[in-house]
Amino acid sequence: TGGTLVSATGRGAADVLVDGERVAAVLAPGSTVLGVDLPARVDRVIDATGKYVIPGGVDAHTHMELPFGGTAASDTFETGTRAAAWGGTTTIIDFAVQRAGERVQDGLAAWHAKAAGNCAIDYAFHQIIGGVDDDSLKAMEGLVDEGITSYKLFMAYPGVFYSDDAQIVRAMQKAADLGLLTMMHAENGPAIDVLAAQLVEAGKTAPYYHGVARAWQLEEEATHRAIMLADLTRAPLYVVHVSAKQAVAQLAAARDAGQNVFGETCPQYLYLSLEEQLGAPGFEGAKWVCSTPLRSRAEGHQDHMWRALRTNDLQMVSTDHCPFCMTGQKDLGLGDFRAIPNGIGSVEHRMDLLYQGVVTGQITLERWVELTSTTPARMFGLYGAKGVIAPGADADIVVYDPAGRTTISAATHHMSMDHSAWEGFEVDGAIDLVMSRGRVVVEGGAYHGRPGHGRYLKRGLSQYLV
Ligand code: DUC
Ligand code: ZN
Ligand code: ZN
Repeated sequence: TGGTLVSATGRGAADVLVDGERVAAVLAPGSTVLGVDLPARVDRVIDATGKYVIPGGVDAHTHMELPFGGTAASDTFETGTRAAAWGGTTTIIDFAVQRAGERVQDGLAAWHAKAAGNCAIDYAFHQIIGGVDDDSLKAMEGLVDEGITSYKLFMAYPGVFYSDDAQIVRAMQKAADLGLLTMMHAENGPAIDVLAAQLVEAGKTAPYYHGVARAWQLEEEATHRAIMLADLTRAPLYVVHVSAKQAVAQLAAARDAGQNVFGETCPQYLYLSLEEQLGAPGFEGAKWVCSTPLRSRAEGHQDHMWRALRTNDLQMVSTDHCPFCMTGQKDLGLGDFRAIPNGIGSVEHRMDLLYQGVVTGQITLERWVELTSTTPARMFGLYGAKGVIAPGADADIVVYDPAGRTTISAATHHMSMDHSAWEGFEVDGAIDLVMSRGRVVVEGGAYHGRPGHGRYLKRGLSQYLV
């Protein structure tokens, strides 16, 4: 009671009645129902006076326990979903992995085994197809029945997850038939590997050169190629972790031409830069090694990402949460940036970091909710249960305190990492209370969740298919 309910389409004073796991009603403040005064009859009243009441965050891009570069992402499903809950995210969509030579069904079963019984909040999967061949194409036919309606290909990482153009065309043709949304890691991997080897050969081995090798031209080129192959095959396309303004321009042009293409960016591409990575002392810049890489602030990529979020050239914000510790993981790349595991951990901070765009006037409150909850739910077939506070929806609700203020630090975060990519960031606003399917999991700085509360969500088809 008493809060301002914010949705993707508006805001206003409203009370929310929760019954069991679901939202039962959204009511004008002080309403009686069939003559009954509600506060007197409910088990519990949560006072949200002066606060925003928003649908729980949906982070559509996480990598819990992802094997990468001889190590594995440091958050398990247990620690990663707990950290997500702390940060107001009540649903994650993680990536099950199939590698070349492995059966898709086996990769998926392995992912279910990692997550089942361990998650604090609800979870769903996309499927990475790391080896497109006759068997994996056939296996794609079974994904929709498993509740997996999107899959990811990589134009980067030759020898690991990489698909060549022939494989991409075949997978997109199959996806277009099945109604699967194709997610693309759009960077030209073979060209990156040449540049990276040349840099190392020349003694340029520091973390900063990771970003030099992964030049924006190679993101723009791959984004363009993905768009053209998607157009050719009539496959809807979703480009993940867009960081280069030139890649945004490719997406915007394709959308203007009527093509069904979408893009996400991530908090790191809104706030962090290649110049800061260059300036970091010693090996510190390794904490910001991720792919796509951080971009030059002098070239204006960060401002352009904010602009694209406002103008809908980009449709949503996910984290690409892929945490690695500095000690024992990132430091594998001391002396050769190619061996630094790629990834930044942000699953706990996405809602707060995006809220700063509201504070600075770059996006509206409604757009904040749309980018972090409603569009992800619609894009990936979860809308109705997730992404909205309305009768019948899951009671995934966040009470957000605009008067709060937080300083992000590894000393206080809940992710399984020995550092923070966001150390010292001061954010206006704070998570006050988080409810997952009707259970309060975070309240007043205390955690009340438990592993196993979170359920596997079978997703429907994307609402953005036409
Ligand atoms: N990018 C990352 O930063 N980490 C994991 C995989 C990826 O594409
Ligand atoms: Zn990727
Ligand atoms: Zn990723």
